[in-house]
Amino acid sequence: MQLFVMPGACSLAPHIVAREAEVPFELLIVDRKTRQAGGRAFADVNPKGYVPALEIEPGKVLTENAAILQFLADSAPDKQLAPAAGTFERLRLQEWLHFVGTEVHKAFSPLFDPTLPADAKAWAAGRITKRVEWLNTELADRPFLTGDRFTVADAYLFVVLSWSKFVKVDLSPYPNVLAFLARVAERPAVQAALKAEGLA
Ligand SMILES: N[C@@H](CCC(=O)N[C@@H](CS)C(=O)NCC(=O)O)C(=O)O
Repeated sequence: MQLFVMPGACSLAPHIVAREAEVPFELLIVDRKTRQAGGRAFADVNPKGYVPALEIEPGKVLTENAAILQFLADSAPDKQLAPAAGTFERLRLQEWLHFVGTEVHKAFSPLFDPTLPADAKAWAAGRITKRVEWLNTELADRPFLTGDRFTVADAYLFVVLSWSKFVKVDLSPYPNVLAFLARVAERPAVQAALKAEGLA
């Protein structure tokens, strides 16, 4: 299995989860300029042009964080990185994955775009802050998004909120969110993934 990533991008989430799951995989870093990875044009792997992409077997490629994260969790059910498919708890996890993907991850994207005007960035930052306020409330009574157990949704949230330090999003008023980030950062799989991407 080959996982295509760009260092520090949202693909760090499935990278962390692949390590949490202890599934055998090869990490392939996509060069941001040449768009090459492992001697191949990344466009041939994922024509959408973005990471993450997981080549499960030659020619069988899965894209989109929410799908890849669940595939990896289901590849190692003993690690309990997601509730079993078909349960209400699994829907709750999917609810969180969609929240992180559409309400948090995609609100960060404009903040990294140097062509966007300051007022557009301020709007995006305001939207993130609103979502972080909600997260701070939710994380007041539990260590992870769905309860006491770390899941793939926590890996995803950890990665996207870690971008706050690079853009104008101040997390300091949100102690429960800061504690969550510190809690996830301590995990050996997270440290190993950061190191492998040259970010530790
Ligand atoms: N809908 C996709 C979005 C993935 C995405 O936004 N990937 C970004 C990095 S976080 C990317 O590869 N952008 C292209 C680039 O940086 O060149 C998903 O949820 O997986």
